[in-house]
Amino acid sequence: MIEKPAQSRLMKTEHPLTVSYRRTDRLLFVLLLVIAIGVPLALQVYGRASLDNRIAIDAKVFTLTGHVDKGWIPGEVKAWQALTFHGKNLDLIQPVLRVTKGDRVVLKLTSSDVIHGFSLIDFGINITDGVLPGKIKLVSFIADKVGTFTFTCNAICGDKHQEMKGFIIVKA
Ligand SMILES: [Cu+2]
Repeated sequence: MIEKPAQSRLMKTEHPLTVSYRRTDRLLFVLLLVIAIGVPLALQVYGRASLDNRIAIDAKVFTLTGHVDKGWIPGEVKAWQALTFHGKNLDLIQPVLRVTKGDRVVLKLTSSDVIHGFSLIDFGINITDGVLPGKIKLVSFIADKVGTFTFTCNAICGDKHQEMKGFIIVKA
């Protein structure tokens, strides 16, 4: 094949095929990036939505986040948020959840650091496969008896493991 001068100049710097490969590579890279970020994000959004769909409308919902120093923090605390705790107030929190007899109680449990566990023996709850960072574990029960009940962490997680507990007060 006879080359035209313009083409041969191009070949000196970069073969036209290489140029188009580079462009394809870039597109592929962007596509992979979108998939790598988008799919887990979509799954998480979908997971949260389907999780919420499983919670009865009339349920009393509490969210608790396990933390090695602070215990059960009310609300959801992400790992990056928990990082800001270091060097600050690390007083242990022992939350008190108040419900009324007959309530359906739903606990959304997560962790901001290590694997925690959860047990609320009085209502037959004993999670054995862990409360994990980035995941929400749903616990549901009917508060069918009056009293003060203690829940604890059942996975040895740190120095304050023994004190990592909270209370559910069921009033009549
Ligand atoms: Cu724990």
